[in-house]
Amino acid sequence: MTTKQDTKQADLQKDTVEINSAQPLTTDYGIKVNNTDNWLRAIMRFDHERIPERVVHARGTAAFGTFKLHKSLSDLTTAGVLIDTSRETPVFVRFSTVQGSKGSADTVRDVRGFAVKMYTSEGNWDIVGNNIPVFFIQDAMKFPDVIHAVKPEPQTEVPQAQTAHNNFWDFMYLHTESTHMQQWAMSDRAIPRSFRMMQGFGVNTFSLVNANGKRHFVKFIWTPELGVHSLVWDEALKIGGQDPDFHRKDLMEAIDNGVYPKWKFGIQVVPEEKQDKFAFDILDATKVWPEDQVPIQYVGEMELNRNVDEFFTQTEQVAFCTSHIVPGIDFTDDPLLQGRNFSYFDTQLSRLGPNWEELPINRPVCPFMNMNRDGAMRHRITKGNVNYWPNRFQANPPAPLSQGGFISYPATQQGIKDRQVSDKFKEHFNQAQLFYNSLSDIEKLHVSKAYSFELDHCDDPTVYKRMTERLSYIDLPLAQKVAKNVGGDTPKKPAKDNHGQKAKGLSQLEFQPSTPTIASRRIAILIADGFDHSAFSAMKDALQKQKAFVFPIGTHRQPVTAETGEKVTPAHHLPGMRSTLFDATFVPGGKHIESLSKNGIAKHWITESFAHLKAVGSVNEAVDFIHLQINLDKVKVASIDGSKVQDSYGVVTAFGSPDELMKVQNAGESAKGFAERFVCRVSKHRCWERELEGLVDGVPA
Ligand code: HDD
Repeated sequence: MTTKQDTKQADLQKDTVEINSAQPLTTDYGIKVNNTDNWLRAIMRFDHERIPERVVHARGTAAFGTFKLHKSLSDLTTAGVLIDTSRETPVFVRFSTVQGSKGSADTVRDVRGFAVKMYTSEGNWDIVGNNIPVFFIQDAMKFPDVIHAVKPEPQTEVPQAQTAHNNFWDFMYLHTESTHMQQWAMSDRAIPRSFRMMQGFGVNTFSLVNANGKRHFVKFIWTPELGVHSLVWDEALKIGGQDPDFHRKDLMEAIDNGVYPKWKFGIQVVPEEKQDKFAFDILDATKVWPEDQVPIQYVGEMELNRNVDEFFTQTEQVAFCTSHIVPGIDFTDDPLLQGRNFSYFDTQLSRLGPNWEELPINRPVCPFMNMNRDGAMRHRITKGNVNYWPNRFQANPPAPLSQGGFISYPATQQGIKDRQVSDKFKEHFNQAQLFYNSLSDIEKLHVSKAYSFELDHCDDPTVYKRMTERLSYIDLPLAQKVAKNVGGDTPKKPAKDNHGQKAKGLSQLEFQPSTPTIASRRIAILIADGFDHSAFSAMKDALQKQKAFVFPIGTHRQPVTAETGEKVTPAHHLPGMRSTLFDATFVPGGKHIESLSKNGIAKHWITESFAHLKAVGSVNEAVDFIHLQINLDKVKVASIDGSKVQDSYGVVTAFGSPDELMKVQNAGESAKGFAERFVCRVSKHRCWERELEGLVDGVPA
């Protein structure tokens, strides 16, 4: 039942003030300022505007939203947020990269953070996860080493926001438990198209405890409604320079335009008595629980629907802690989690100070009261004459379990306490093989290219030679391909036989939207004076009806004039944008092709879109223009049966009147009309065949 205590998103806006008002300017202590040009005081305040950035995950962006549960988990837990299906729990979610500093680019190859703060009626619950379900290390003790190795090298502070350097790969070779996650980091998962198109994983094993005191082990998973999609590497590299805020802006744009990103919330559950029944240890964060062995049950949904009001006070000051759990949820002996429970709280003390939990973005929105006092920057005023328990007034008493008090699960402990690692923890390659084997051909190709790029940037032969040898523990052809590219010694036989097994849920291509969609896809329409207005506007309407974000890109931003005299004001002019920032491009016919044919940027736009495997559409006079750039003569041109429309590797072309071309009735595989075929191609995200067949870099898989 919804109770009065239910938390609301509005509760998070309590301290928000509006600067865009006629209220006069004052000092921090309230006196009105009469002159801003000859007043020194502000400088001193300005000098102190910075706080330390996060030691990892410094670069990030965030949004508000809600979590809704569809299926009560009362058989597993007493946590209100996981049993009450009538609630809408407010959430704040911060996405991030790991390696780079606060001002680094969004699209670098890296793991993405996926941290969720749920402001539940029983207190804050943080799931501080990543978009990759495993971690580089098994024990938190090694965190400083892995982070020192991945961060810029100490003597030069180079490179920024990249793993492509000697120290990282030196550590990767010497620290074999990293091998599994390393495979994920070299896969397309590490270059997401959007934060809205990636999964989130709690990674660590937590537990759920029900009303009878029974414990189950659990993992938490977020799966995006839009499917899991990635950039291609060359595009990611270029966007890093062309629009370093690409992911930030992408999230804001979707929310501002009402296409709210959504994720299904899933759990994997292992009953306590089955914990030893797996080939891996369920408390080892370098291992997944393969879905075939532990299925995911989807039980809820999260939507992000409000952008932040101010970056610093919300996105920068938000502080997550794995130790923030609510009654009904508990930790486990997962050694990575145990260390994290210490580290996050500790880090907030140095970043934000002892009263960090009082900051508006961090404090709970349910009632809270305790005996904590003082410390720098305390701002809550607690009235009353006791600050200790027990006290003569019985003020602020601890709550027993029956009143919602938190108790730790009374776990049975046996055996010897020692600094040793179990045999299952010592096994480091089976799941690395499982992951690689489960990828599709295009994903495997990308893994080999990623390793090749990374190791090519290592100039110490010890590092790249050892690493290519290490790859022969995973897959011999992979190791051979990478050795050839980076100058390692070609291994002749596998260092470890590949077990040949595959598992469900590891290849990201398995995660496609249940109904194909182009919602929130950025589509460019290139125009110059003389374009065909009817084709332009019919296509724009058709795409917008499907909730795509459409951007006319002109040779200039002053209105561009159509053949028939209509004027369109472009969103941008060609030199101001790049094809990399769009998911697909359409070029209408008309006389404007004459000037586009002489425009180097427009021509490059088309060849680059082709190279980045994107859908390209054109009609009438624009068809030849497209074919010339892409040199489709060398590519087979396929007509769709019974239609005048041609679709060659996602280059969709047709001749005819806009009325007949631009209808979208069926955008599925069997689509025969021009616009519906184009929409179908955009909804598939990329045309992988181009790369697999060597049309892009001349090297077939
Ligand atoms: Fe961590 C930040 C995710 C292991 C120590 N971590 C941080 C953030 C995410 C993760 C998403 C950013 C939170 C935000 O947006 O503010 N970290 C993970 C995952 C891990 C993991 C999924 C493995 C399962 N982390 C990990 C270990 C340690 C840390 C083993 C230390 C022993 N992590 C930190 C930190 C950070 C952090 C240093 C930096 C800023 C912060 O905490 O608030 O304490």
